[in-house]
Amino acid sequence: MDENEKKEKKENKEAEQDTGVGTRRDFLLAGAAIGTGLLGAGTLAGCEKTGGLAAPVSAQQMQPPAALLKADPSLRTNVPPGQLDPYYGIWSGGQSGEMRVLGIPSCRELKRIPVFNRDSATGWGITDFSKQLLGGTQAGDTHHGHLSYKNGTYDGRYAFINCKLSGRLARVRLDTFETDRIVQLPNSQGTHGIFPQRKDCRLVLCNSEFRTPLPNDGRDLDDPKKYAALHTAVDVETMEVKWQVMIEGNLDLCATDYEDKWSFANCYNLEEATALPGFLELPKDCCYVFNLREIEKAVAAGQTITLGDSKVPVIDARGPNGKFVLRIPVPKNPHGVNVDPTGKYAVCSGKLAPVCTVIQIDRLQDAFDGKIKPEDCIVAQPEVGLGPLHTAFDNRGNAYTSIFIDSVITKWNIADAIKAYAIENAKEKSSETPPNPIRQKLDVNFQPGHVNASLSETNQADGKWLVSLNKFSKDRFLKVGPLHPDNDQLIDISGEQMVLVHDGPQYPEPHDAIILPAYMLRPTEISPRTGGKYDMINAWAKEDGVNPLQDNKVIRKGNFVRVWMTSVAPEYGIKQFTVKTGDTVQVIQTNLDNVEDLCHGFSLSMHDINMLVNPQGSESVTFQAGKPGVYWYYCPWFCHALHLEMRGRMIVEA
Ligand code: RUQ
Ligand code: CUA
Repeated sequence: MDENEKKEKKENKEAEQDTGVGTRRDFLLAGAAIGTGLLGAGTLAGCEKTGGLAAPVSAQQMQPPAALLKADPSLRTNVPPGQLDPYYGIWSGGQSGEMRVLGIPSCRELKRIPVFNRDSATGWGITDFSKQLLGGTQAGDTHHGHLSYKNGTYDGRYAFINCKLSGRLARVRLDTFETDRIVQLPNSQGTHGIFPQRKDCRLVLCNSEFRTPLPNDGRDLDDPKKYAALHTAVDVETMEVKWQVMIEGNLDLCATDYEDKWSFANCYNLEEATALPGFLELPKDCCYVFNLREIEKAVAAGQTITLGDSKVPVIDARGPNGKFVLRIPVPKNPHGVNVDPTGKYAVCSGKLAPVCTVIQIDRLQDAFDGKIKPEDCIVAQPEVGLGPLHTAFDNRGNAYTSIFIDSVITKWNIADAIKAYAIENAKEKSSETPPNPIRQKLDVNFQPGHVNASLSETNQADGKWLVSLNKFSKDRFLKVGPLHPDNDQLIDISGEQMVLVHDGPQYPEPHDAIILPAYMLRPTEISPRTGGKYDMINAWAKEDGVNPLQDNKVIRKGNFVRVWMTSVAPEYGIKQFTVKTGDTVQVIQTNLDNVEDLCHGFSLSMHDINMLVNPQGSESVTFQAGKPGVYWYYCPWFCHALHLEMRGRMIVEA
């Protein structure tokens, strides 16, 4: 055993000890020993070899010799079997309505977190708690996932993600990687860009992309002056909607500064058209800058209105610039807006113009105060290619913009772009030649939407990995029918030149992704039994005088039957219960196993019920008992050598 191996062994031991939770491997081995001859010795031997806890692989361990890496750049993504990736990737899932977790650089998919969708594996959209959050919906469209911050970097507590389809914002806990809140934003359609504040992180700002008549009750259909979009603030802790600002143009992407002073929203349709193709007439739209302090002052002073049935305070900031909103002209139908890791610049991408517009953030106050014109906040406008959409950053002053039509990522230098702009726009013509800010254009395959880099959205950007989320893979993968996978390409940006290292097929359609070092997240191994779901279950337990972590009881109240059922591998605490046809039955199942990844669940034949119950967790589901007969319920998660035998009977009487 060499030194490294010894060290790793020791760390693993310590990691196991301080959680106080056994590993699933220990458990399976022990279970199999009791579990008679059901598992062959071969299976166990395989188990032993691959189990155990590995430490994240160090860059050094990962790196094959330099010459090999040069010959085959894909080796840079190599994370050997049994080793952990050094980075997490948090991916949105687009029209799948979910969020995904990847290991970077291997690009191995680790988890799908159901958010706005129904998920048969975990029972999301089937369990009582998830149904309550979803309010009857089954479809979603997630675009932008961002994490909670403290002092400019991730604090590892929450992820937030939008639902463009139904105007919602969700929060995912990062200890359990589970959705814990969903909030409906009033009067908003097409909720698109979202961004949490980055310093104290009290608020998440959300843009509604679709202008609608407000109030939207069928009265005004075609009067553009009755239309507006909303910039909405949601409280990070309570997930309450705090206030909204009404604005004239469609709000697209969103970004915040690093001081909690401003939020930014790119706007297209300054034309205020109510229908296409009116959106495309003006050569310039704008970047809206919201003055959060002035807005919060006015909200506190009650200088607000309300819209429709909603009680949320609203400020009407349509029309000319005032103390709440500044409009910085940006060509044409801009899309992404991104703030660089130094917090000095906001970069707007032109989409229908081949440029990025760089706004210097410390000039904004003067523009609000009328000391300079809004356009004087612009300090650079490099030509980056046809169809610029989004921009990511490294820690060396470079920006990386995804160029949709050209199918490239353009790397450009911010300082050079600013210098060139100053020379080109100087009142006195200068003899100095403007520097060329463009460093490289890398072909991607094909048509990139978002681009993002490791820690690019924080003040700790590290310039290591970049991902280009391409909308089309065309001929890069085996064909799988008319719909092809998207292609998420991983690019090494640690050197002078960007190097493509991996093609990653993705189920449609991740819009955005962030990459952060693995140490920033601290997932739990067992259910922490806190949060909205447990508030609900604990209240029922109190009502029934039951301890969910111990009791097995069937309680009938009229036509309502509640079944409190524990599980310990490989047995349910209740192996048979009886109900009547048409009863409303609620099964609350608690997993008493205290072993990492030792999950049970509850699948009920012929009743469309399937759910996951985490170690030490509870889950509940409510359904109508079907026709008289015997219905087997069983455990869907492989938990023991006798997993297959883990089942019971629901007897339905006439
Ligand atoms: S979007 S391809 Cu929904 Cu962020 Cu730009
Ligand atoms: Cu419990 Cu399988």
